[in-house]
Amino acid sequence: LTLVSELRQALANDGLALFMQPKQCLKTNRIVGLEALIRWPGRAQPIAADETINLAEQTGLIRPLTRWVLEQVLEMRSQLLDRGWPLSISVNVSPNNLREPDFPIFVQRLMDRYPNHQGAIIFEVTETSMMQDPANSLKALNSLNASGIPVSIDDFGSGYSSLSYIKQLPASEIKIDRSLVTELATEAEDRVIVQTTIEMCHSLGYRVVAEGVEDHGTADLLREMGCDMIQGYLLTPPLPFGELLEWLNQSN
Ligand code: G
Ligand code: G
Ligand code: NA
Ligand code: MN
Repeated sequence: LTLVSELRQALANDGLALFMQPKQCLKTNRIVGLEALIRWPGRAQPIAADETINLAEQTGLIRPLTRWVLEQVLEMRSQLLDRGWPLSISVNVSPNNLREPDFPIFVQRLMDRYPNHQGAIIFEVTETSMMQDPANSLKALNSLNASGIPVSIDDFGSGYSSLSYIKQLPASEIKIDRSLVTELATEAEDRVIVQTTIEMCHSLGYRVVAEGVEDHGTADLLREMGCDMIQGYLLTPPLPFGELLEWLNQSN
């Protein structure tokens, strides 16, 4: 069996899983959102998520995969609401999805079926991936945003980016890449870059999330710098949905 046919079967037979990683507000210490991250647990040889996604992108499977992710996320959020957890859920969207002419309509119809989730399903896009097809990505994101999908710029500061392009995107949140956060406590240059990024993003009206926060010292620095939210192993690695529910109940 080739890897791609294995992936196609996993997609068709519930062989993939969505893990969730929480995002915490640094002012209130409350959990305010989750990021959905794909996993392929059934494989004897584990495969990293970015490899799974690359394979899906190269073979056209990213279209059904992202649609499966979105359906799962809406079902999971319904369960979260039932349990009293009105958290946002962020979904990573591939530039290939933004090239599907019917993607905005698919999303709008799906959101219409789940009216309780308006504004709470966030699409994460990376600056680098947007640059492959800037005009078309902008058009698709504007259309999605108009039908109630907030946009978050992922991996900010890690790749090729153009601030003059990013300012045109209908984004409300910026996620500072883990590479700028990991050594914040020891690298003075990283502190300058992160502090300046937070100030610039706030002046432009974005909320700021720091990714890859692994210790209290880094969280304290980010709080002093005015960062809005953190995500990372300090809180927890991404968890299967059942474990996430237990984790949430113990966290508050
Ligand atoms: O959890 P981590 O190793 O797992 O994720 C690796 C990469 O895979 C990240 O860059 C993340 O954005 C990407 N990724 C994880 N899940 C998804 C998904 O559902 N869709 C897309 N397009 N990318 C994902
Ligand atoms: O979508 P994005 O490229 O930002 O994917 C996030 C990636 O970072 C995933 O692979 C996720 O599992 C991973 N991750 C989440 N928190 C941490 C952390 O605190 N440290 C490290 N090293 N990786 C993390
Ligand atoms: Na992401
Ligand atoms: Mn990221």
